[in-house]
Amino acid sequence: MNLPTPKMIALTRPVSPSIERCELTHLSREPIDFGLAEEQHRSYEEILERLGCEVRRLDAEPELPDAVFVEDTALVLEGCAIITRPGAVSRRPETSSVAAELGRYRELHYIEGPGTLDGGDLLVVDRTIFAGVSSRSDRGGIEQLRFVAGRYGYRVRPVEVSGCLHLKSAATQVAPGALLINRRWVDPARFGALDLIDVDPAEPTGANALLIGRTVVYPETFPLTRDRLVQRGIPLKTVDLSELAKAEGAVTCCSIVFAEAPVAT
Ligand code: CIR
Repeated sequence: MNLPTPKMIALTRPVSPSIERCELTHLSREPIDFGLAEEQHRSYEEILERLGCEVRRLDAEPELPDAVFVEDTALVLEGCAIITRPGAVSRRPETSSVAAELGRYRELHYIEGPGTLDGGDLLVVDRTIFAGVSSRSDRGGIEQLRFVAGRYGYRVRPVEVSGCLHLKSAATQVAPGALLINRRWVDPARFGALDLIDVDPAEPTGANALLIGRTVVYPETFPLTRDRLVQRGIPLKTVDLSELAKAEGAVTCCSIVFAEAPVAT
C-alpha cells in the first residue's frame, strides 16, 4: 500500500528593511542592497515551491533586523516543535510570531532562560539531533532540548563548533546518511558512521546546504564544492543569496521546512 506523501510547509519571513543593523560575528559590516536582498529571497522561496513546499510567509518584522533568518527560532520534529531562546538578545522577540504559527501544526515546547539555543545549531539526521555548542547555543539549552526531544524518540549529541557561527555553518545533510562538512570548524569524529563530503578548501563557508526531499538547495557562490556534490550524483538547485550572506545568512536559515501534521483537537 502506498502511503500519501505528507504536504511540506516552508515557513519564511520577508527581509527586514533594518537588515543593515543585523548581528555580525565573523564578518565585517558591508552595505546590503535591500531591494536585491528581497529579490534573491523571493527566488529562494520560488525554489522551495518548485520543490513541492507550500511557502507560508510570516508577517514582516521590520524592526527586527535578523527576522528573515527564521531557522534560528524553532526546531520542528515529528511530534512537536521546540521554540528556541536565541543566543543573541536582539533576536529573542522573533520567536513569538513563529510560535503562533507552529502551534497550528505541533505541540509546542520552549527553551527557558538562562539556557540559549539557535536553530542554526541543530542538525537533525533521522532520529539524532546534533546540537552545536557555539557562541549562540549553550549546554543548558542543549540539555533542555535533550529532555524534550527524548520524549519524542530523538537522541541529542552535543558537538563543539569553533570558527563559525553555527553548527550548520560547518556541516549539513546533503543526501541520506551523507553530510557536507568543513572539518576545520567541527570534529568529523562526532558524526560516527555518516558519509562525509568535504567542502573545497577554497570555499570554507560552503558547508551550508538545504536538503528538501532528495534535492539540495545550494548557493551559487561555491562552484567548486557544488561540483563535488554533482560528482556524487546529488541533484541540486542553485540560488544566489549574496546579499543575505553579508548578514551571515545562508540557505538553511531562511526557512523552517516540515511535514504538515496538524495538532489533533
Ligand atoms: C545572526 O547573526 O544571528 C544573523 N545575522 C545571521 C543568522 C544566520 N542564521 C543561520 O545561519 N541559521
